[in-house]
Amino acid sequence: MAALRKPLLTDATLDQVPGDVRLPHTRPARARILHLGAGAFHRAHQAVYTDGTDWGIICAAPRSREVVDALAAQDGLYTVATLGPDGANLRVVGSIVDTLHLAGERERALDLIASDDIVVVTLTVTEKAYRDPDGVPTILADGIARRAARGGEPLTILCCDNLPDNGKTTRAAVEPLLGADARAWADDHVTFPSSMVDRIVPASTPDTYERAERALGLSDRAAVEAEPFTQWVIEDDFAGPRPDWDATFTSDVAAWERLKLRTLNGVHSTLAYLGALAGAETISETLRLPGARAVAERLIAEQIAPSLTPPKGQDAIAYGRSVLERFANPGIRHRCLQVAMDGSQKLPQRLFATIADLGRETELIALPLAAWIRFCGGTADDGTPLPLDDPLAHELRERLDAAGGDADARVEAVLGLRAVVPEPVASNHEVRRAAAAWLDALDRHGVARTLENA
Ligand code: CS2
Repeated sequence: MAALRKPLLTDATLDQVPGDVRLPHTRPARARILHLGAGAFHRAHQAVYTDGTDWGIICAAPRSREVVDALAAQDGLYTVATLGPDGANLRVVGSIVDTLHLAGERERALDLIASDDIVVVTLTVTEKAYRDPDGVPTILADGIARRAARGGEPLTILCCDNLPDNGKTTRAAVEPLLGADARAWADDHVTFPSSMVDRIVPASTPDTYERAERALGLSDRAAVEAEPFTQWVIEDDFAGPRPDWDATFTSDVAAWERLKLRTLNGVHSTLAYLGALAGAETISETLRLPGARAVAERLIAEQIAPSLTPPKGQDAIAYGRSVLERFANPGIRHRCLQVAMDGSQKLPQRLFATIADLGRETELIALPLAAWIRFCGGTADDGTPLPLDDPLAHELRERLDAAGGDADARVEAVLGLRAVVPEPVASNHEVRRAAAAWLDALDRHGVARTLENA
């Protein structure tokens, strides 16, 4: 980023942006949405859906200041590069009108949640944040209590993280932290709709910033890049006004969540662990390993599809095929190690739920489980060390060390993590046996040969 010397993208420089870059039609006059979680995903998803409406967003970062500082210096403006088969398409997004740093401006965050100016709070804070009562759930609870105390207008809290029943999950994290009065008020005035969000948005890299600078002739330190596909299915349960988003509003989000989590995210995690072990850098590179695509297709058709009932009008196998096309997009450099992060928080909804619902004939679905276990061991097939970025890293490593080299013992050690592995999976002897056999094959022959012979 040090190499960027051009003037910054701001309201004052917006008129210098070349004509082939799409500009925001409007800049909302006021903020009505508070968004918690300033990651690339928010900037390429909810903020894009909000762009062009008169709903402004205050974008708040829980910990790191980097993104909100970059956005603040640019009047909230940034570019999204859509990377399709014909190259990149850039647009400047204008929906973020203000920023906030939660760790440093807690009082302001609480005042905003309490204020009637804010009508909707949206969240992308990652799976693990809902298990940390000292973090985001407390901020939401304290803000709701303040809103309740002044008898404010109704509030909608909309979770956009990859969790099943994510509205209920958010409510369950927040409600116990409310006092009796605030809780009674919240029962009548706060809703927690669930939503399914989808767009592949890799973490920004120096290439992202350089591409934006070349296209704009201005520097953009908040630029992001994403695939062309985007989807948002939202439970139509708003406590007050609903933003003018071009999303699907429905009463049945659960089926969409399940389809996406088990198919897209489940296969994503599978490829991430296999690819990381095989030394592939990205998901699309992993999919090109001989045998990988065939295994992914069989996983979808034989294991994931029979585990779920898709939303009306959807076919899980066709959906899975379109997901694999998206993963194959060579323009999207989604690193295996990014998707591999936080496995203990992701696999319950991406993999264990599938295994639990299948019950039997779990041979192939045991492969991703084995790949994760080998990945947690910390060594790739060629001996390169692999980082274990996971809130349960310590416990996972300790259990695996105690288990030694035996595949059965390692499977048992990891399935014994009862905080994340549900009973029907932990006690499924068929899946244990199959996972141990896959793990043994991965140990002996590595991912490349295991996939070719699968
Ligand atoms: C990915 C998701 O990083 C991950 O774990 O599986 O971020 C995925 O790219 C999105 O859910 C796609 O909508």
